[in-house]
Amino acid sequence: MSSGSSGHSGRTASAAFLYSFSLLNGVGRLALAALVGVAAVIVSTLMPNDVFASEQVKKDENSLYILNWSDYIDPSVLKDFEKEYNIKIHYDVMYSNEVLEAKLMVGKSGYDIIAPSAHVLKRLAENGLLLPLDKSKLKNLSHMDEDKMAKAATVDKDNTYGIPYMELSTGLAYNKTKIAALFGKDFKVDSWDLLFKEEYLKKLQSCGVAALDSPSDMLCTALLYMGRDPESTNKQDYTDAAHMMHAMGKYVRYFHSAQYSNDLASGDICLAPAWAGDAQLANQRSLEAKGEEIVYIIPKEGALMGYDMLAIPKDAEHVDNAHLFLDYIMRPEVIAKISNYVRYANANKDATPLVDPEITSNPGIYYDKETLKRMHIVVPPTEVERIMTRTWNNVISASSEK
Ligand code: SPD
Repeated sequence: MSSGSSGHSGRTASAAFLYSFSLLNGVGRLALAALVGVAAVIVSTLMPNDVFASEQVKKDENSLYILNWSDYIDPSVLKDFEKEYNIKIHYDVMYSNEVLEAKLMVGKSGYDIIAPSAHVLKRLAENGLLLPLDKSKLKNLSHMDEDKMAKAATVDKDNTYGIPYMELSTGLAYNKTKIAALFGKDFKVDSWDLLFKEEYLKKLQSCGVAALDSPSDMLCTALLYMGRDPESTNKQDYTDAAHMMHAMGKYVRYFHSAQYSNDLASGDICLAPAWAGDAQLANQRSLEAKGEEIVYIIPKEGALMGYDMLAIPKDAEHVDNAHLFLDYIMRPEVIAKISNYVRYANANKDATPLVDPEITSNPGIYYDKETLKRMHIVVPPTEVERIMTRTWNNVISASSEK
């Protein structure tokens, strides 16, 4: 298995783009996205596919190019797949849906498997960028949980383009020891107040607060906190949410969607909005390293939930291999192994008995009925997504200037 980059120039550029993008501020992001668009046109004009010698094509036949979120697979699963099918996996990681979408829009991403969140899969499919799955090659679909498939089908009619990979929520993670030291041992953390109220943020600044670099997660959570509709189509709601984000940005150390998990584990930060599994991983690592608990909660005001999907881009070059991989991932023992490693819930009903009970009994991961009442699946229409992206780029620019 190769990771992070690949022998194909387009894909190497992709990996570099994915990494650099996460380090840029709002203006830089727009400029880079535009540049990549122009570069893609030039490269595809100068280097038509047939410049690759047929020998080279043959050599690449037994390959599979995957783009997935960071910390989102058990590496042994990739190795086992390679061994069983004699297919070489080239694996890149990404940190945001926005970057994935930009890559797919430009075209020739070079990937055979991608992992968009459900609402992004919907847009990619609407824009003709995904391949309908060949279900005759996916015998293990029978193991999937019907309810979760039905939820995914609300954005992907008849589950045409994707299979749900992991189910996740966007809650609040904090270091129990450090929060007790700051606010007293009887202080109850059950609200987003800690992340959005200045009086708390001022205190928390000393032990460190981070936030996700994800417009929909952050802005829709802010709407929930403000008691507004997290699926609002009213521009003013996003202006108000952005106002709150700007205030929060003054106290936040950074906006990044992966770094926070390591930093919670090492004690470099003490609070962050977090995706369920990443918070659990931070907890596991923090307990091992320092004996300090990282607690993950679904605040009383509610939280977002959703699915990350696996899908095949329309222009994928290894379509058969991609189907083999999807079917492999739906084997209950394989997806259970991944859940046990990444600590996210999966959508495979026959895998549940194989998942560590410590994970299945955690209501922040496998939601109980009570918790589910406070969870919201958000599917922003394209117009709203545009407003959110613009708003978010301003928040990031302002915060990087502080
Ligand atoms: N470490 C895995 C993180 C997966 C995050 N998925 C993004 C969800 C966006 N709402």
